[in-house]
Amino acid sequence: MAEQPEQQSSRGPVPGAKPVHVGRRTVLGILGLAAVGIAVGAKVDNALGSVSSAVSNAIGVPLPGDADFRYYTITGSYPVVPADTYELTVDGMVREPLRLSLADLRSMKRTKLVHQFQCVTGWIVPGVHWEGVLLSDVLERAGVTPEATALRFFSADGAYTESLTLSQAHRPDILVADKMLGTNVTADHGGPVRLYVAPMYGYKSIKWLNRIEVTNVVVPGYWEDNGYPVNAWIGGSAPVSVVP
Ligand SMILES: Nc1nc2c(c(=O)[nH]1)N[C@H]1C(S)=C(S)[C@@H](COP(=O)(O)O)O[C@H]1N2
Ligand SMILES: [Mo]
Repeated sequence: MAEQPEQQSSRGPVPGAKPVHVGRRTVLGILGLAAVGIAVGAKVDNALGSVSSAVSNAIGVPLPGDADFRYYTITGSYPVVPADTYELTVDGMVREPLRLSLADLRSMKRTKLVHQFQCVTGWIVPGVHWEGVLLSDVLERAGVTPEATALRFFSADGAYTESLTLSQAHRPDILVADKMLGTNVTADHGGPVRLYVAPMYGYKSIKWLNRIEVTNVVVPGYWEDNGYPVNAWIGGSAPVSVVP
């Protein structure tokens, strides 16, 4: 069922290297380290504001309940998408275009996975709990037409896009996720709904997902336009656990 892995490029910029915001606890953690005299070269912009991503990545301050995630956004802001008006549009080469609310997604067959989250920059969060609807179940509901070969994903941030081939999209380890880390996907993590593509680098897991276009062309996404492979295959990682 696996797509053919490709060699990972080491060229290109760093996905997620744009300014990031980290949680208050991280900032306090960093300040705490600084206070006990650990030289980290931290550039703390202001006490409750942002810290440069390089610094937060380098320190790797663990966040209780949030593991070692970094919060990424290419736009410099974190859209707050209200859960009660959320809609996921599924359109393009489908028999029945869909507009799914969060309640709709929660009434569909639910799938739970436990698997790592890995950014191509090197940070890995092991054993993350994910829950949502299989991408393939969403596609089945919309009824993909025979000419379709690919998907394009859009974000409520208005800037980030991603893609998958249709054959990748049928894998049993790709979720339209509304829960992660045991709770609703937070706004910082791309809630109320984000994609989770277990076997690929984190840049495939688009945040603030609001539209899936079924199409017949793979359009490279933001980081792929900036030098990273469209096939973001990680390879060699432990198998995905499906929670009954
Ligand atoms: N809309 C959007 N989705 C995105 C990104 C982004 O900047 N904007 N960054 C990607 C990258 S490079 C990674 S590693 C993960 C990070 O997810 P997190 O912010 O929940 O840790 O989101 C991915 N999805
Ligand atoms: Mo990333």
